Amino acid sequence: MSAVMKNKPAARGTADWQAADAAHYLHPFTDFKALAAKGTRIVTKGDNIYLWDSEGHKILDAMSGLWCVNVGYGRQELIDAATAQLKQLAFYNSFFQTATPPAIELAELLAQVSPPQFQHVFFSGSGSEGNDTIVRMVRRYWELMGQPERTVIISRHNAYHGSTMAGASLGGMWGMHAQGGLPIPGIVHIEQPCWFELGQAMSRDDFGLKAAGWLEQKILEVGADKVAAFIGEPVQGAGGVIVPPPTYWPEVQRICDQHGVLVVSDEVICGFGRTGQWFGCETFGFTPDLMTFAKGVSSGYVPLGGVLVGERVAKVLVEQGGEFHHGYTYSGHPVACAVALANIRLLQRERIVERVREELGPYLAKQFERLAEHPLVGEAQSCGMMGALQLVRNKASSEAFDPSLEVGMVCRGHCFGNGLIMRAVGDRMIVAPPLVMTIAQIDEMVALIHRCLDLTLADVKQRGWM
Ligand code: PXG
Repeated sequence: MSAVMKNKPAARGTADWQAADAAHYLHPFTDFKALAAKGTRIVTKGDNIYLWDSEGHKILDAMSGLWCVNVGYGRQELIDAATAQLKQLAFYNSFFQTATPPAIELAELLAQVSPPQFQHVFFSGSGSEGNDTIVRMVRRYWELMGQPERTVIISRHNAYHGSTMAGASLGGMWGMHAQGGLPIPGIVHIEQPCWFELGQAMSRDDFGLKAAGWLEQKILEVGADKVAAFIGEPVQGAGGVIVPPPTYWPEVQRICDQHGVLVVSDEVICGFGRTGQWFGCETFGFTPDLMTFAKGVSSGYVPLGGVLVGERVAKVLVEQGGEFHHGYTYSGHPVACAVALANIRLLQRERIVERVREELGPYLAKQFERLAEHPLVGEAQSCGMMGALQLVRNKASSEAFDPSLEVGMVCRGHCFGNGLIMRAVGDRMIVAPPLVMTIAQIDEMVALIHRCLDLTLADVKQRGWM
């Protein structure tokens, strides 16, 4: 291909983009053949909570990009921070006894905004890498503690912790485990605290205690002296916005404390205000030893992740000395850290976390209670600025649709067609909109959701599925 063709001017249109995409671009979590046949949707512009595609359609982005653009698109403060840092020093590493001012300042600020046990941070480029760091770090900790046989990490079915070998192993997604020889050794799973699927015979509070009890059973089965850590998302995001009963996390904490097991909170989605506190563990009342973060730390403007390390672990890692043989080229990338600093300062200045807690979260919850009355909806759950609607065939009995009908995908199709991005996890429809929405924008989103539920209902009836 000639240089001229490679640098084609701006005249490219949708069909052209789609052809080049199909020819060269392998998308994540995608059936390549099916997408090439269908054609990719090309997203070209973002402003506030809206996106535009290459056909000029305006779309309300109720998923914040991918659970990350929490302050909305086009914020000048973040653009300026990136530009200034790119000019000043686009990159330097933190490996050879060096550091850059933005990385140091971000570490300092993260210690301020996180719960008091966190005074140290290890940076990565993503949430998956952060969870790889978690596996390496908790095993290193127990080695230094003189208990090297404590290696097993307990996680949960239907958890999502990323797509690297360790991240996907920690996760509990069967489709991922079925490819590539996962999970890696030393990672075991218990059932998720999903009341709708597993607990409807009992009260939510009783079910929360029962689900935490599965952790204790697993610890005893493996042997407490072999268990290094338990990891969980405060609210399971990619699994379908599964909000655990309030009894769950405090009981998990009690069990881990009793057996000396480290508690890891994967805050990649819940962190930085999504649940109405800075971190999800604060909303659910537990005190983790380690927290993974990514996404909302930089509002997705640039890739950044990492691990906040609580004093129990940090003290041992720091005081015992010896090299931790682990790190990434982009650990503490100065541009990413500069953007994250601007993002966190923006969250502070505009009191966005408080607004989610006091105003937006409660308002969204009220609107979701209304949506729960829809004939297609078996359960509505929300927490801060995330919510889920479980679609059912029979509202009275909570009977599910045959999964092979893919009713969630039918609903998602109506959402796309009506200018709304809402995700389908099986037949669970989920939103995680930007934290900067106005009340009027929540109303706009909920009206769109309502319309798409109506269209799905009509569609499902017409197909004879209900
Ligand atoms: N932990 C959690 C809780 C996540 O939600 C990761 C780790 C991994 O982060 P990175 O930055 O490596 O992707 C995530 C990511 C979905 C979806 O379909 C969710 C995520 C990623 C991709 C798709 O909801 N979450």
